[in-house]
Amino acid sequence: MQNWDEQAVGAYYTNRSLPTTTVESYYFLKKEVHDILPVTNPQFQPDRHVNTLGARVVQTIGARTDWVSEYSCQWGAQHGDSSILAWGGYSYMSSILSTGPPLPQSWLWALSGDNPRTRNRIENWDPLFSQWPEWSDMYVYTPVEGKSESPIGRTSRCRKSKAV
Ligand SMILES: [Ca+2]
Repeated sequence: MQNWDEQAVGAYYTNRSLPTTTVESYYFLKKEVHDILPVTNPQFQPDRHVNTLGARVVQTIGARTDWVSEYSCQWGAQHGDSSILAWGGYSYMSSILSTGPPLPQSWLWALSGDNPRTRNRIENWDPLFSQWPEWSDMYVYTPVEGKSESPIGRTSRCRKSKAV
């Protein structure tokens, strides 16, 4: 779905040494270059590089209940003298029933969005290696308003929460 060439390198570390806590941490450097769209296309993305640093924690809080939380931050630069500074994260609790799949009880999910007042800073979250696989790759086309100035797949002030 991307219109540009991508290169990435990263490291992922999982620590399971604690009895009830698993910590996963990661860092990725990704380059997105040579967009095939014309520069005049509103979806055109100049060459950029993005650093992503994050961690995911799974804490067992009961015999069948886990609390899961992940937070990441991004920074980098985009050709044209723009900096990139974004964040994303989620948190939820889940319980495993004696039979059947895990049942989510509540969750909060948020991604940073661009602030139009900071013209030389891009605050949209970059999904790096996927384009909304949780719902569908086609989902990214639904919020396009025709006046979007950022590439498809970028987010803007996403917040979702749910309690069951
Ligand atoms: Ca901005």
